[in-house]
Amino acid sequence: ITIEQELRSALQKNEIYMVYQPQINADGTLHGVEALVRWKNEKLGFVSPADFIPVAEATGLILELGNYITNRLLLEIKKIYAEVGKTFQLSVNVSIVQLMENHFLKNLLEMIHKVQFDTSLLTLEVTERLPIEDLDYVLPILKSIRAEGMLLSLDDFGTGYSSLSVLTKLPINELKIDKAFVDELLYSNKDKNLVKTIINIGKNFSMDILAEGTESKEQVDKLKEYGCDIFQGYYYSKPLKKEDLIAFIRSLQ
Ligand code: G
Ligand code: G
Ligand code: MN
Ligand code: NA
Repeated sequence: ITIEQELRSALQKNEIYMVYQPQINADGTLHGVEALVRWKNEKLGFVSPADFIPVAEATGLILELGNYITNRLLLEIKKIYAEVGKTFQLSVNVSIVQLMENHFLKNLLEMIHKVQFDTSLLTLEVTERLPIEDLDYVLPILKSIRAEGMLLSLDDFGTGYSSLSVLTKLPINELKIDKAFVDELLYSNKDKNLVKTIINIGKNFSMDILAEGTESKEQVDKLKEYGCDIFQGYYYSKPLKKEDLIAFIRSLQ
């Protein structure tokens, strides 16, 4: 059995579900959540998205999977808003393969309108590892996404090869500092200075800076000192199922 074979039937078999990792503002309030896909297969067990997303991209299954995820997400998050009595930002990972599909934005807007989701509550995370040769094609799509009121976040920042000139071109609202830099922050002067520089560059472009994979109070305190705005990591919470997320949000209030 291969991931590809099983993935084809995973949607029908209801094996795919979402978990949500809280994103916390510097003042301790909830900024939003990142939605992360999970897959539990009867034969393969839990398969990490790091393993099946690349297969889904290579086979084109990512388009069907992406639609399935978005549909499900928008409905589930609306229920959570109602249960906790407030709204918050929803961040969704979007693969470059999805972004470059002709009807991506049209399909997304249809789903959004069907459930009357507020576009300004939706942040699309695109990875910094987007191929430079695709930029000319992707840029107008990113601009249309912004024009519809959605926000854009640049994921895995610092690990790709985008230059500063790319940053000036992309209509990005938020930079996500990759976990690799957060890990080294307290030990390596080089990484400490790099993180400070990333934060300052982002600020110059009026972007929010989110630090990923923050696991300790020491990391959060240092990052706050450098001006980081939002924190996501095990220090605050692991990715949570719907009911656990509701309990987490209630505990913050
Ligand atoms: O949740 P976890 O750390 O295991 O995720 C691993 C990788 O899978 C991350 O890089 C993340 O961006 C990607 N990923 C998780 N959920 C989704 C999703 O819903 N869509 C896409 N395209 N990628 C996802
Ligand atoms: O690449 P992307 O940023 O989309 O993936 C986020 C992934 O990072 C999620 O799969 C999540 O499980 C993982 N993650 C988030 N916070 C932490 C953390 O504090 N420590 C570790 N080890 N992983 C984390
Ligand atoms: Mn992400
Ligand atoms: Na990331």
